[in-house]
Amino acid sequence: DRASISFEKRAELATNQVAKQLFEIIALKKTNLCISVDLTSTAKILDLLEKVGEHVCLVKTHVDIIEDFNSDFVIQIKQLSKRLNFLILEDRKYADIGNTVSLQYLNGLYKIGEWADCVTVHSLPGEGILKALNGSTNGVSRGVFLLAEMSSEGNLITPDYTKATVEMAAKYPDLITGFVCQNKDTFKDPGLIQLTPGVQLETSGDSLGQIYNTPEKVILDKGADIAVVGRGIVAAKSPETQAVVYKNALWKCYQKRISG
Ligand code: 5BU
Repeated sequence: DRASISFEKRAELATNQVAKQLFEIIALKKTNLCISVDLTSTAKILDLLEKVGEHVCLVKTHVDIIEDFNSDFVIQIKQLSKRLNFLILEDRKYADIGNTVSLQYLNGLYKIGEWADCVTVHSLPGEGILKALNGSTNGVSRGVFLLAEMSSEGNLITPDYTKATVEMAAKYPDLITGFVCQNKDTFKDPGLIQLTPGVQLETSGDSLGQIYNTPEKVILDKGADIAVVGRGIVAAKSPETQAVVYKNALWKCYQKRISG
């Protein structure tokens, strides 16, 4: 099963170029931690990434919460991503018809397709949404994480929806980087990445429906390849120290997992 295969080996099995790069970065930096930088100013985001960037493989953004988004921010976060060797995932959760999503991806204030290595997408509208995001912008490979499950309490995703989402993804091997999901049985392909949010050490949830699990639980029981941590690091007294705590905990679990 995919969980027992090393990240080095899985880089060779990936068909999407972003998935391949991400597996390689994880193996090289020995970190399967994704930081969710849910901050509302560009200065705060860049300052945080300067401190934690070396400890993560992936940086997840929500650019529509930034008060002072501008093109210089894009230049700077791209420079950080090169220097500290991480990829960028814009957690846009596209969910419209293909034509609209294509416009949302390439236009507007954010021009996400120009800078994000990969984006999150809902399967809800059907596969036109995947046709709209055709895997490259300006000759650079791009990727999609499809939402197969969510971490929040009472979400309306059913097992049938999850299964149909995984089947939809199988038709787009060049485009799909992996799934945002919560369970190891959700998909089998070892060339795809399981990204799992809802990870924290201190608490089991928030007041708005988020459900948290520990690094041990998500890597060893739930099959996560990359764990997404937001407030567990961002709201800590020392985000850098806490990033190292999560990185080490997650990596130890991965090593245990592949040693069988
Ligand atoms: P937190 O601070 O660790 O709770 O942040 C979690 C992040 O992951 C946040 O940006 C959410 O938008 C995102 N997320 C999630 O929490 N659960 C999901 O199922 C999906 C995304 Br999809």
